[in-house]
Amino acid sequence: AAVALYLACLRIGAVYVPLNTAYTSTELGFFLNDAKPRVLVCRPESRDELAGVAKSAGIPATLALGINPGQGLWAQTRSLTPCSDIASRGEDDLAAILYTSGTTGRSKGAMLSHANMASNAHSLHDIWGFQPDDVLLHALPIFHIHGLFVALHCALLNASTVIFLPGFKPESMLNGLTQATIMMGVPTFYTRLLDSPDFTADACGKIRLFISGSAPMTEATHAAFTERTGYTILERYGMTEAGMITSNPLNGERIPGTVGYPLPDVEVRVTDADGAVLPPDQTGSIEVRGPNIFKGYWQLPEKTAEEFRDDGFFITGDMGVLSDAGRLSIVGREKDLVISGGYNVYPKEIEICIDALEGVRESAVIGLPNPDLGEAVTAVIVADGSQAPDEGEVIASLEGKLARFKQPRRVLYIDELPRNAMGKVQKNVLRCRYQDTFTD
Ligand code: MCA
Ligand code: AMP
Repeated sequence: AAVALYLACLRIGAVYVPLNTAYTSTELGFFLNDAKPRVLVCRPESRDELAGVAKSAGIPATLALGINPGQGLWAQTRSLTPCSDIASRGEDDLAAILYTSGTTGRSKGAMLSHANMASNAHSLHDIWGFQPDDVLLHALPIFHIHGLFVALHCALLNASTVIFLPGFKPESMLNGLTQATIMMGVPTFYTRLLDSPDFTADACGKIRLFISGSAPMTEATHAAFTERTGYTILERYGMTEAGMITSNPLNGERIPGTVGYPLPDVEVRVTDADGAVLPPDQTGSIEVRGPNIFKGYWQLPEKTAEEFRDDGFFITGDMGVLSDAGRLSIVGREKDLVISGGYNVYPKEIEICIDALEGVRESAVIGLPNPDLGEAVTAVIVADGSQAPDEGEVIASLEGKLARFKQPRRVLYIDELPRNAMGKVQKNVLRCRYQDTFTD
């Protein structure tokens, strides 16, 4: 039903703004106030609560997307006359706004045009060699680029069958693998599959391509996957503002630890701190230009300007290095971002909540290596001299304020946060000091 709603929005020329279903009402209030949609569509069971949130944000209509009779939109469509008109929209007209944080700060709406989405869809469909009989195994959420655009656009363009699971469960994935030819997932999907003894070469059935992205996949996971199944995962790289940027080749060497070559018509360069373009093999800031790049942040022209160079290159906030042959490797992030199980978590948002607690002088939220989630959200707290809240109290205080996936998995205590000469907290020092927290 949500996919039909998305396609209907494109068809009538509305701008689609998908939001994570795990958000609390407080978090949703922010997005509704910022995006000011004309209509909010939600699950039937959330309708009463969210209608109040929407009303406070000045949004007149809250509709439920129920699949059962009497539950809402999807059920009602059966009694409506089909509308065959397609609204006329130009290439640069907006198709969707997806929220992300950019390189810093609060969530910003990335405005994506019809041309942005079409260019990415056609490129991916082409470079990943979609064929008439491909069947996609899909267990990703459909409120982010990966599940909604990368996976579904390829399948829709190809008129493919999709085995569409409501979420990742190893048993249903193993079942789906017996019929699928392509699977897409975040690295956690692959580490969780490897945790299952039933996941063997035979379990991969007719699969021709395993694709991973949204977060770095470790070379150890790549190697374990190949050893267990004989397949080499194809890793690609993208972000909300750009859709997909690079991909390892379908035919050609897929090198673990690299994210491959720029998509057709996409340019990637690596620059130094002053914005000068670096030669191959030197690490710097990854910048991108092409038909996939978004139109700017919703109602934030200054922020948009800050993240673009004069010649149109977008500054991704990722650090990388290009080989002589143009193959990209990501070596880190300039932006203060934690990626937990493929979900982006912005430390500032959590730090603000923790700093407000009685007994806390200040806090720093970091991502630490975690075998399941890639990075696990961790809070490091400095007490203010009085009784600081313990780990359980800190986590409990975030209930209802922040979605569960943003809540710290561990809370650690330190006398003082390490700072550089400019007074900026050195999160790299904290990450190094506590690196074994989840792996020991
Ligand atoms: C759920 N929880 C999480 C996460 N997901 N905690 C931390 N990180 C997460 N990613 C919470 C649940 O609310 C639950 O809380 C508890 O953790 C355990 O849930 P579990 O059953 O283990 O989790 P799950 O429901 O199985 O979900 C894990 C997941 C899921 C399958 C990895 O997070 C997922 O599908 N991630 C994919 C995200 C994605 O599509 N990202 C693409 C963004 P409690 O037990 O307390 O209730 S697009 C993007 O990044 C760019 C453009 C790109 O390149 O693709
Ligand atoms: P988002 O803000 O959700 O669009 O997430 C985009 C970010 O995810 C990128 O800027 C990267 O930091 C990260 N990312 C996506 N794919 C990969 C990958 N294959 N390897 C490393 N990082 C990735």
